[in-house]
Amino acid sequence: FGGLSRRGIGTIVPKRWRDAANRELKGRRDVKELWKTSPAGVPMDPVYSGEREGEELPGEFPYTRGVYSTMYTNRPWTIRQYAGFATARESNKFYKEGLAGGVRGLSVAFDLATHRGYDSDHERVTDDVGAAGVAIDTVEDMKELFDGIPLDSVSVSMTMNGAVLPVLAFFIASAKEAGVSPSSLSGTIQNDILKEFMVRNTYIYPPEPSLRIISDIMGYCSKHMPKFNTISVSGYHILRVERERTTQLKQLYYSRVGLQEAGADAVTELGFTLADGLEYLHCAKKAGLEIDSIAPRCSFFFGIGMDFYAEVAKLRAARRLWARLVKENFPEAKKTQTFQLRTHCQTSGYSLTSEDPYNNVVRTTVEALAAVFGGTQSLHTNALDEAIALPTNFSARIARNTQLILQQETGIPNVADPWGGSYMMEALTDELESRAQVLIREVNEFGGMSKSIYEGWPKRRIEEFSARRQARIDSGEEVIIGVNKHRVQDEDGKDNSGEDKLRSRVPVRIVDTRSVRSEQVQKLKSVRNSRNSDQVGSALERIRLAASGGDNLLEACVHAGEVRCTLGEISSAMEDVWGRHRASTGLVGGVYGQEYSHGDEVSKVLELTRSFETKTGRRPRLLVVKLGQDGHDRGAKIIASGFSDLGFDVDLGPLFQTPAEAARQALESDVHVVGISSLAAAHRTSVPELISEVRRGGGEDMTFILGGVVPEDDFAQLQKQGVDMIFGPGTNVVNAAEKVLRHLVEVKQV
Ligand code: 3CP
Repeated sequence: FGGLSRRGIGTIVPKRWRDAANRELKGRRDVKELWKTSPAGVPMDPVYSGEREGEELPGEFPYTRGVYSTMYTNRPWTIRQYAGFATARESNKFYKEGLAGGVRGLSVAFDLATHRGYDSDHERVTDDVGAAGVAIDTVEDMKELFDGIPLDSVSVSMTMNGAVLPVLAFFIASAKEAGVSPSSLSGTIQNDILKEFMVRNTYIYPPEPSLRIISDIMGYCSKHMPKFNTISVSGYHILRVERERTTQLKQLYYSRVGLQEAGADAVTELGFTLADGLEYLHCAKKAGLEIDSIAPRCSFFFGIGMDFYAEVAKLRAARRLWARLVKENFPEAKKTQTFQLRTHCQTSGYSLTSEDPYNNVVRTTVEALAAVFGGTQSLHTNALDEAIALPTNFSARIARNTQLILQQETGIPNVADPWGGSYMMEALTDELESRAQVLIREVNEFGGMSKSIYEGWPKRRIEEFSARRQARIDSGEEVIIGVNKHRVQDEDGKDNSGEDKLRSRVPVRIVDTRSVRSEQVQKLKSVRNSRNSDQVGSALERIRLAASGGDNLLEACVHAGEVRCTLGEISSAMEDVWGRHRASTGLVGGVYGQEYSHGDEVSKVLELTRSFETKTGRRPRLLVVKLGQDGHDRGAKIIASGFSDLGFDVDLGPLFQTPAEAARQALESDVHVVGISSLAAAHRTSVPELISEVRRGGGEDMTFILGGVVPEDDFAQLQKQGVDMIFGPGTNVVNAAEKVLRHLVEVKQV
């Protein structure tokens, strides 16, 4: 073997690595097959080391260099593209096309009605059905979603947190009906409720019962579904809080999140995510579960941005820190897998721009490289149009081919942890680890992550950073090509990238939510008509009893799914016992104004607001609203705090308002302007509804501005229906405020 272990370029593969690799290969391959040549024929070892006594190798505690010894040399990362829209039938077709095109695992996006536990026929979700993900109401929908897909060999990840019980229950029940037993199901359920309270807002119940749900899922799966990952502790949303559905939907106006200093945002993501992970393990332990039975199926999810070196180091630091934290917090832990941080990654949606959108392919490639160099287990690469709408078949193909090219054309998977031993990378890894440790210590001193979240400081910290970062982008200190530098110009040298033609040249996928909803309503009717109502009644009663204590909730929900209780019925049964959680709508003030470096522009706007006040006797008043089930409020909050710093009197509506409720608030507060933040594609129907409610109630002169993910094709229609201004991602807050003021004075003649 000696000849193979040394290639004559000063490296040596230690025998202990070879032994570990052999164990991982389980006799399925000869270890020699892991020695490969680069695409140009240069021989390469599967791992490189510094030939130092006691040095860490891939697959060794604390796993800085990867959780597996062989890493991609034996099995490349899973290409797992997050997708789902409209009906189960249409999503199923999209999944099959993806699998045929090289995707290796599925990742399901659910619509917001499903997330929040409402059936498609519920009155609060008229505009959300099928918009930002697939609509699932019953086991019948779930069966259709995976029709013809072998669930015993394709792993399925489901991004679900609020309605996690009915969704997982439907998945189990539909697999059983397709002849696949729970024990052969592999995949992941996101099930990370703490970050919902911190950033994403698709919770249903208050924090305490929400945490109980997680322990029940862990308990059930450790018994019946040993191959299934029961949680995906997600930093992605902490780092990129603004993205709605996710890959497709970007920020209201533009709400990019991060910390002030370069690299520091990775620290926040790391610190809060690992602290969340520890909290879940402590909760499960308190519920009587053993650490070695649950931690091995606890997985993670990180966002990967453009800060290339720091992002590679972040994943290396995450693994090392997690292994050490678990050891420290759970001295009874023994199993190797208990200490191993396995993670999915997604390239950053927040780095995508709707201006000059083909640049996004380059950004996604660089971020995918960082994820892979960092040793991710599974990866989603964003489609180039995801800052504008849902991926089309064309953009989805480029996104998955980005990964296929990295796997099959570059030779990158030939080596485990290729950055190991780089002075810079090792130093960065240490730096990120120690900074995240400081944050975790802060959380601990506060009494843990749940307590910190209840008190609201992690959320405030993220919001504050978000506003700061936006100010830095607006003032050009942080460069985004095509947005605040090197914007596209037309032949006359005129700026052509704002509300630009290029944007509309990218074809977008439009979901006709009204027709999806009517199809779902029909399906619900036929399920309700054909089931046994006594069975339904007693299954729901069993859930209520389990929610009050006692039985495992997932077990009760699987039974309810089998007898065809709907997602909404199962969710309401628990709501009967626990109630629905309502969040407060506090605002961070003074941050944007402080950070925005072009004081003259700010002074100009402040001057305008002052003269508005002198003329009219009151300050310009703005109500910022979110309609429907789209809970991504960071953009709305940035606009609210930015405008407030610029002299506006700002009200922020509660989350999840119906158009009628928002209209009532606007009329009662007698505002000059209503600003609607829409990230989940519901603007086509809910915005005109809001405007006509306001007009009917006597608010003829009110101004309406819309921001978020709004395809340019919709602009003309929305303007005809009464929207005065539309701001896409990338708008500068100060300029937007000035435009609104001028509109009030010059057009509305307030
Ligand atoms: C892997 N295996 C190996 C090796 N590599 N065996 C030997 N040698 C190797 N080198 C084995 C593993 O042990 C495992 O087997 C199997 O191969 C699969 O590998 P894996 O590493 O577990 O990979 P995967 O199944 O893809 O699972 C990856 C994790 C999972 C663990 C991260 O949780 C996951 O897929 N997460 C995805 C989450 C996701 O899609 N999230 C989408 C969020 P065994 O299982 O037998 O051990 S999208 C949200 C967007 C924003 C929003 O929310 O709005």
